[in-house]
Amino acid sequence: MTLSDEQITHYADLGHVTVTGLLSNTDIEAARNDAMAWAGETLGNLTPMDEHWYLDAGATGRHLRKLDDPVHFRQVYKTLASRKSLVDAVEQLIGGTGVTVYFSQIFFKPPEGGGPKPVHQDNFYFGPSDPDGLVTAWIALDDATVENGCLYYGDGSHKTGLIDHIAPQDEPYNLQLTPEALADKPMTAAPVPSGGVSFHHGITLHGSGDNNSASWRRAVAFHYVRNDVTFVSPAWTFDPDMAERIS
Ligand SMILES: O=C(O)CCC(=O)C(=O)O
Repeated sequence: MTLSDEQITHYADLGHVTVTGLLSNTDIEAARNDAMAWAGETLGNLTPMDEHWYLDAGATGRHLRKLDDPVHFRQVYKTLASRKSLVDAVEQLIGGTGVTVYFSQIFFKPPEGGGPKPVHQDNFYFGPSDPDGLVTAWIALDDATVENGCLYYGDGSHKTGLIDHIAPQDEPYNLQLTPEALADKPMTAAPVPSGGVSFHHGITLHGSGDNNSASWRRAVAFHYVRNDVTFVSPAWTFDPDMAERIS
């Protein structure tokens, strides 16, 4: 078993838990290298619509904000998502009937200007049949710090249900809480060293800050679901062909 009783209780109480040293330096270095190689290939082939959706508007230079579905497209990421330490932890958190990565994302957050991710709830996007059947494993590919834009969590917010989200008119993919809804919701920083994993429940409020440092804050998020979960009320359209069964 990967997680201790204390870690499972922490997740149950706060809606997130960070586990350091879960993945090897070799795996993390391979993931970083593959992310940059894939980004290089992608940057040469963006349509104007892709540029609007995928380039980081805050960064100096032409950098991607994110890439979608690495577990489907890149063997390095399928291997990472299948690592026993990770899958054991996921099964401890959402149950052991087998799990699938339904969606995955690499977040690049480039140096000096990589923009924030507004506060949101993953289950608002996915609409799973069992709200407790989805967990996101957020893996730090670089040390994630307050300065370079680590995640922030609303402690215990997984216990209070889904909240309405809005999206800026030209960014329909960027679903987020309104400033009014956020006003009474304190958020706690969750720094994660490279190779560590921060697991969050699908309802837990989370977002990330700007990158105000001179280095990258790269991370990958694997959105795992139990294999019996279906998607009954998604706010965003996902392609089920991108899902990768892991166990
Ligand atoms: O890494 C980020 O900045 C955002 C991550 C996120 O929203 C997620 O993992 O669900």
